[in-house]
Amino acid sequence: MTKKSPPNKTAKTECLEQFKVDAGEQLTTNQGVVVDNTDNSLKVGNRGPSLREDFHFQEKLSHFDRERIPERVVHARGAGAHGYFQVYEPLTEYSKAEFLQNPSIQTPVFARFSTVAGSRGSGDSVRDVRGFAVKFYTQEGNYDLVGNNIPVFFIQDAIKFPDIVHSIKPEPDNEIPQASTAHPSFWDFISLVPESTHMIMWLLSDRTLPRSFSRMQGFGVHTYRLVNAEGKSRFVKFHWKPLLGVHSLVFDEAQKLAGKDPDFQRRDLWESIEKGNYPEFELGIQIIEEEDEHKFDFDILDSTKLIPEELVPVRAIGKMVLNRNPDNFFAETEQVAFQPSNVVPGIDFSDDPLLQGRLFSYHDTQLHRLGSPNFAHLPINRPICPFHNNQQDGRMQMEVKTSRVNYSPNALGGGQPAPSEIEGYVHYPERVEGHKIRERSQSFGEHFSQATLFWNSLSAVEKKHLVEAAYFELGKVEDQAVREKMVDRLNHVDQGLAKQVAMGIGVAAPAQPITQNHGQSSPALSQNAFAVKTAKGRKVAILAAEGVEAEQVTAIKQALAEAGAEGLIVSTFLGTIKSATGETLKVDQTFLTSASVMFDGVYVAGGTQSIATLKENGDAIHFINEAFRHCKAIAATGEGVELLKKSSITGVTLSERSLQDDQGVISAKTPSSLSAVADSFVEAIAQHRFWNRTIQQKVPA
Ligand code: HDE
Repeated sequence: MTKKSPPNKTAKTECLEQFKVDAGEQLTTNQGVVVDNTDNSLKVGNRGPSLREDFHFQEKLSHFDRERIPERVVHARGAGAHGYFQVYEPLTEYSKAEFLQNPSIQTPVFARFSTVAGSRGSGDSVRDVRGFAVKFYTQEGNYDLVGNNIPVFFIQDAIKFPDIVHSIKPEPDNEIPQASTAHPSFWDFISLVPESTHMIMWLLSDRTLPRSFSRMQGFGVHTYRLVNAEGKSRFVKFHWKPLLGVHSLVFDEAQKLAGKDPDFQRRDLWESIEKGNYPEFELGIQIIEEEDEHKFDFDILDSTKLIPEELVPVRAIGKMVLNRNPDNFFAETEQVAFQPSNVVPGIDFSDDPLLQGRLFSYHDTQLHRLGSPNFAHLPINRPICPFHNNQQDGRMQMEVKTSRVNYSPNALGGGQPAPSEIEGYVHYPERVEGHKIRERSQSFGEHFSQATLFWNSLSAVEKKHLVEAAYFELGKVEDQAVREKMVDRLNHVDQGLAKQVAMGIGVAAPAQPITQNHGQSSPALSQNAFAVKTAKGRKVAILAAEGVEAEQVTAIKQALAEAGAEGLIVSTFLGTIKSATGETLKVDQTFLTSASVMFDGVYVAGGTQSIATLKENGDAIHFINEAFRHCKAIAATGEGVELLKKSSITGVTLSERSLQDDQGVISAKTPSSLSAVADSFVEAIAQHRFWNRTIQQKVPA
């Protein structure tokens, strides 16, 4: 057996390398004894009873019996990636954190994105908040920014966390429903907790249906502190902005995806990185001077509030690039232990009671999940800088300490490990005084103004989606009183909203507003503010059968590839198809293995025989109807236009002659230039969706 080299603590990647198993090594037991047969247990004769002395069998089975650790109570389902963070300019004025000083340094990171409510095996695309957790392996220790893709939270005090989570999770008697807030106990709780109002507006919005992890914002949520070398502290809010823009699925699509491809977002993250389309996010900060702490009409320690960007602009300070997939899901993504309490000098906490509770809960959770106080020794959790202390024992200690002392102070060990002579982490010496009380500050008492601000800031289509989401969510609540209470709650936000929702859920519309809508908005709260128009990373289905015009397929594929997107041929059977001119084309997916919901757009190439076949295929027609209904870009050339005519799509003009682009449906029966069609299609893909397809609801899908 080769002995592994001692841990190299200078670089995270090297640290991980030493734990990798070489696939070419011969099979042994965990004790290193060579195994030459792992398919048959040890028996008396080949039909006889098994023998207890079969140590290989025992080790293999007992290891298997323990292969699962408790899944996270929340955020159980997630996917992670390695990468780096690089600051744009020294942030010396605000923070002494070393990783924020030098723009030439790439700090290794591991990011984990997750859903909240579902179990480890649930679908990726469900309506849910997404976790956005990043571990920075800095030279001064690990810093964890454990955030969400929504800038506010349900509750104000961490002591309510078990209650909100119990209400979101499947109901305790029958464990229904999985990964969904659309059930009575959740809305019962929400209807009784007014502070959740702002968050549920975000929950019902398109934010909870991200197209991919690389197309959603991230937020630190709480107010933190940045502290500079002179000890000056300022309050800060953290923001992550995806460079691909913020884009969402539509609800029907998200629901279907949960069955067609439950790994949709996990797969997208993995494939994007494998293809070199690295997800990139800018880190931004909002800085609030200490003396401005009380200048807002809300409390900056209240996590149900955000600081509108119009009041305090977000300054981009650096970029995170995710460029390496994990080598092993369990060792890395499952065992990564995030803790908001992991900070480095220059970053500190505020007194937000939600954050304060998290500073306890995550460490406690890791002790339970990972089962040992030595969880920081795991490769994914190890700092890249050395760490020494007297906490030596406990399960799974990975190092063999050789000193005879494990206490401080000591003389026998030369006083080592000794408290540092240069300054270590110094908690910001905030002055505090008060009585011990179980109370909430009055400054936390207003719950509706920012919910109204959010509603006012949405585009018409975002509002429509939100109302439909409320129909669905509250439509699953059979208790009339809960539905009435929720309409009453929404009437605190906006009477128009309350009336619309009331209509869909069998509740009388409120006659009067409870609070007059203040009429203010914050454009940055709409997804439109971050809707970057790029086709990069998008996937397109090319519908084709035998006899397709290869030239058209090639032109579209090439244009997509040049834009960083991908065109995949979808046909009836896997294998290859022959084009009208005799070329062999590889089929990537079939109508059975794929669906329009797995793509950002659909293209139908011409070819008399191909279109005759597809016209007889209900799945091909459904593909187009569904893509149309979900407002996706659709293109057809040559006889392909005939397939669009055979479908139920309506309200758009299909061209008989030259190039026609009507609401993202591009058709060219006799294309004068294939490249012009391809360019229009790529541009349409980059739009993400065509929300102005007002009558798409009439199309069956
Ligand atoms: Fe968490 N949260 N949380 N949370 N949270 C966990 O930690 C908790 C909160 C967030 O990818 C748990 O390892 C409390 C806000 C993310 O591994 C647990 C409170 C925000 C992740 C826990 C909150 C988050 C978690 C479950 C109320 C956004 C996944 C397993 C004060 C700022 C991290 C675990 C990953 C996970 C506790 C509220 C984000 C139980 C007590 C607010 C992204 O410790």
